[in-house]
Amino acid sequence: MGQTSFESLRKQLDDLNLQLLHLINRRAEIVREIGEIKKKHGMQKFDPIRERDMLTNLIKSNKGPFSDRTISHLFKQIFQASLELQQDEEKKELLVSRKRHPSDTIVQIGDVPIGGGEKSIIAGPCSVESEEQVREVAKFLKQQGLKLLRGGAFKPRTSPYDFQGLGEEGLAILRRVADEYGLKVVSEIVNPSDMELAERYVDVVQIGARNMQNFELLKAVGSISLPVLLKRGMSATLEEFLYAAEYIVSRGNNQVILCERGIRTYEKWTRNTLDISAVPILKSESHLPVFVDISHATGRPDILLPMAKAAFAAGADGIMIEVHPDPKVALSDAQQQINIPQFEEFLKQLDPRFA
Ligand code: PRE
Ligand code: MN
Repeated sequence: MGQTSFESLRKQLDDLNLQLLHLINRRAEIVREIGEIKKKHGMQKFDPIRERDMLTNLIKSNKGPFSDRTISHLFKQIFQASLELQQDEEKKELLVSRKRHPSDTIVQIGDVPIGGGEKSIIAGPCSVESEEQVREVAKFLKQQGLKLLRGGAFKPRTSPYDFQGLGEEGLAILRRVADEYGLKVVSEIVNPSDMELAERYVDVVQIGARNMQNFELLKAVGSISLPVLLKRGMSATLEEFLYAAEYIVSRGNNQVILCERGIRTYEKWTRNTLDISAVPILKSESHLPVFVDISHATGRPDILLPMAKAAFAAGADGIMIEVHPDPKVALSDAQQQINIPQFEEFLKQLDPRFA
């Protein structure tokens, strides 16, 4: 191989690169003009039929050496980039993203603010079992100055034979007891047709991990004005998690709290693996408050304290923890709940405010 011919071939490529560059940018200018016309007439930017016709014509004229598949792939990339050029800069970013909304969203639960520097704790039993059970926990929350009471009335359980919750009766218990102690109710809703029930009884609608991609449910909570606690699905990526939140916010409800609750891994010594890295990533990618459910993330009481500290150190706006007057006889998640004296000790160790 003569050095000169190698150099001259490379020189030819340099020239062709510049010509291609010039051509794709000329194409882009025309695409922009078409985009303006489409905008003026309210037309869809994406036109798959036009794209298919262009590809068919290109392949008809293709004499190689590039294969039809390669040509198709290259031009599809050009069409995609062209489409992005036509879309408004603003609309490319999700509503839940910090790029779209740089300041922290404060979720207001009545007079209780979540996020924006406030550190909060949601506590209560896994399931509502009786009024006495809920009252014992509520009384303690009130004593400690805590405001947010959780309890499950609709329980999406892995086995259909497990306790499914008290349903509306459970919600009514939560409401009565919360009102008695001036607390706010956080409870899961599983059915899009139960929004009226939610509005009657709860202050925050929880969307459980198993329903993170129940899109009809997400649309339904997006259309009401109650705050939503959205839990990350056990196998959901952070991108999928934020898209789920986008379903809610895009329907008009921006009062969304993101809740990391552990993801499924091969590890067996914890119920799930607490993805602590999710917290700072969600805080920087999104303006929504971020909570960590330390009970479901770990499934074991002995490491709740370090996990709570880790959550706050990572920037979480709050934690959620399961507390039951007598965990041994709990109808769900018995092994992971702590009793009231244990919760008292946990609070003292976590924050001198509670000592
Ligand atoms: C263009 C861009 C996006 C559409 O999906 C189809 C085609 C292209 O790049 O060729 C241009 C365009 O908007 C159009 O022809 O309608
Ligand atoms: Mn539980």
